[in-house]
Amino acid sequence: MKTLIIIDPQNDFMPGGSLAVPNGDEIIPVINKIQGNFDLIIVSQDWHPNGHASFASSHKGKKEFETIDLNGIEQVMWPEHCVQNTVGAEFHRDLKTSKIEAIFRKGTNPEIDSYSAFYDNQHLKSTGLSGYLKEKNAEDLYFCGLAAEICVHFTAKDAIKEGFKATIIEDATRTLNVENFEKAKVELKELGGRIISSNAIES
Ligand code: VGL
Ligand code: ZN
Repeated sequence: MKTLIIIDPQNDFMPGGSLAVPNGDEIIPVINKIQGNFDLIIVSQDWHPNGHASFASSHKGKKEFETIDLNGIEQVMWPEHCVQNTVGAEFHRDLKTSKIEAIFRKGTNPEIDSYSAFYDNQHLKSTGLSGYLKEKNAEDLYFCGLAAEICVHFTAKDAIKEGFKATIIEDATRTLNVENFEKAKVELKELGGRIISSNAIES
């Protein structure tokens, strides 16, 4: 049984959005096309309250994309993005959603960021995704969405930690920082993860 996990396919990460990933919208037709190859499809949604601690605007004198120490861990100061109940937090309008069985929201704690769809960045609180997948007997997980070296990468790494098989579908993701994605791919492969192209998915 194969499970597709679509990470944060939201307007703010698309061209024109507040934290746009270059060519991020190009993944939507690819994701729509591969959905038929999966038994279970779920999606994560970055879902921040106003004034979230990951926003540069929440810290006096901090500029976008600089890093700060936030409760002991490095935190990038992001532009405001994916604020709850805004258009930027909505899924891309062309994403097919009829086969998506569940939405897991993350980044809802005002004080802690959450790149992984499994746990927040402090590993304090689970979203429940791991238990959900285990109850569904999902073992073989495939990841796509945005951004490749951030939320897709951290989710795939946590999946491996949780005992799942993790495969990233490279042409169904796009990167903010190409160099960091190259490093992330090496790290994921060392952990036992796979990187494939969508045309290699068997149904
Ligand atoms: C993401 C930065 C901040 C992502 C979310 O979905 O990759 N990146 N919040
Ligand atoms: Zn975010």
